[in-house]
Amino acid sequence: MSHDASRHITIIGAGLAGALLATLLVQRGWRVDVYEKRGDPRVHGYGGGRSINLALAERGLHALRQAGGDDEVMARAVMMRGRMVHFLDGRTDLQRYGRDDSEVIWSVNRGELNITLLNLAEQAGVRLHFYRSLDHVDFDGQVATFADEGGYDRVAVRFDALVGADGAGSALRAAMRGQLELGERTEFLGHSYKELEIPPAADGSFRIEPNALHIWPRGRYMCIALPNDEQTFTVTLFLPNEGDPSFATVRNGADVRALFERDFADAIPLIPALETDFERNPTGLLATLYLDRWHLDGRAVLLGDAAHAMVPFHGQGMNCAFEDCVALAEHLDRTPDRAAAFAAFQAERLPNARAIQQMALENYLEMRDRVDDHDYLLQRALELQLAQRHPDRFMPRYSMVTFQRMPYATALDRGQRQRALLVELTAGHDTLDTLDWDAVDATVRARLEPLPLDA
Ligand code: FAD
Ligand code: 8RB
Repeated sequence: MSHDASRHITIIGAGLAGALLATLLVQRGWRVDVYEKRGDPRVHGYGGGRSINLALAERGLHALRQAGGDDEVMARAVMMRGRMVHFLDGRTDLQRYGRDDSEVIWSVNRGELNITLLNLAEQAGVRLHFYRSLDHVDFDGQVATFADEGGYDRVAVRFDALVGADGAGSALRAAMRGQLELGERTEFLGHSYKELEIPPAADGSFRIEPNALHIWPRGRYMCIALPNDEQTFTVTLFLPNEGDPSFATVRNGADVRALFERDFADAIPLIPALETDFERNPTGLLATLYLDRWHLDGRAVLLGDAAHAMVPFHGQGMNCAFEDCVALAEHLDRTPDRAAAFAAFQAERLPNARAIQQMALENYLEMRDRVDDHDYLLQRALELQLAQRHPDRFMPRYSMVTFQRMPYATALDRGQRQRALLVELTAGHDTLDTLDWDAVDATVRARLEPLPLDA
């Protein structure tokens, strides 16, 4: 195969990663076909009409910039400056995520984001094929078969290489399983979620502070709310599957009302359709997907949720998937041997996917439980002091993940070393006033080398 003929890629899935990767590759001179199971959301609307939003952070935004899609997305994004914590007694407290408004996250509408990415892809010259669900792959003959929705119409397509951007339930991953041992494991969290809605106030305005990610931490469970640009909020209730309360005991509208009256009282007037939202919306499962291999030589590779689905608690699933896209486009462009490019992509990204998967699991405890804990608050206060005194060496882990683009594995490692320091330095202290700051500063300089920060 000549080098030029090999610069063709077939992407499975026109979701967030598939549409972005397609654009990045066409911009680098590749020919790209994308096959999507569902209809074109620009024609048929998106996902049943419910407004679902996602938190976009620096990693995802940086990838959008590379593709030239950032302006359109940011025009409709809602700034979230920090966590608005709602305590049981109804008091609230805004805990800023960053130093100022340059360190914030952005709530974006998933349907609008996907449409922006599809328009960008089409304008760049990507060929999009809707109602084409990957059904079967002949890896020896290099032919992929797609079915339409009803499974009546089937099309067979020759491919040079397949990219699986087809999400957590990836059909390409299932097909690859028949060819090699992927080392696949799914670990269920044992907690699930339900989406509820806060509509606009009577005068059309937001019912609660729009520029925040709201959290109602309640120990073993929690609610969160993210703002939408149409003055609504999407609320997500996270509960265990078993125990009390759990999805086993909270089963219908009356149960959820009783739970909210006890634990989320200040949210009741905000969610007028609490019972019907709860009963009509599906309960979503939460799990982490681990694979030991993401590619079949030079013929197929997985990325995004298809390769490493994670629990939602760091708001990094899309951000990580977008980072994957930039990395894969660069490896493909740099390395003519496709098997070598896929291997290099996996070598770069798999350890980082593992790191963010772990940090996402850890952030659940942080969000639902630790925001209210004395030791945690003292460590957090010291963390903020050290971040100010040593901005080049000490940075809260949340900031390394959210506002920087250093590898996730670096953020995980530095975060662990910083946490150990905070525990050590606050041991036996009830306040920061009793610390010996010269000794503290010396310890930081000795134990934490300067960070690899973005310019
Ligand atoms: P997807 O976006 O799921 O796209 C997969 C695409 O493949 C879909 O279009 C699907 O129709 C298509 N497809 C599936 N099967 C086939 C097939 N057989 N043939 C052809 N096409 C197929 N991440 C964040 O970073 N921040 C957040 O705040 C955040 N919030 C979230 C909120 C919710 C409710 C959910 C569910 C997820 C959230 N995530 C968030 C995670 C984020 O949505 C995913 O990590 C991200 O969408 C992964 O992108 P992807 O392209 O890999 O998969
Ligand atoms: N998937 C988020 C954060 C971290 C917030 C913090 C957390 C809902 C499903 Cl749970 C969650 C974060 O530490 O203060 N940033 O962005 C997004 C989150 O949940 C999203 C909306 C979500 N993802 C299935 C439900």
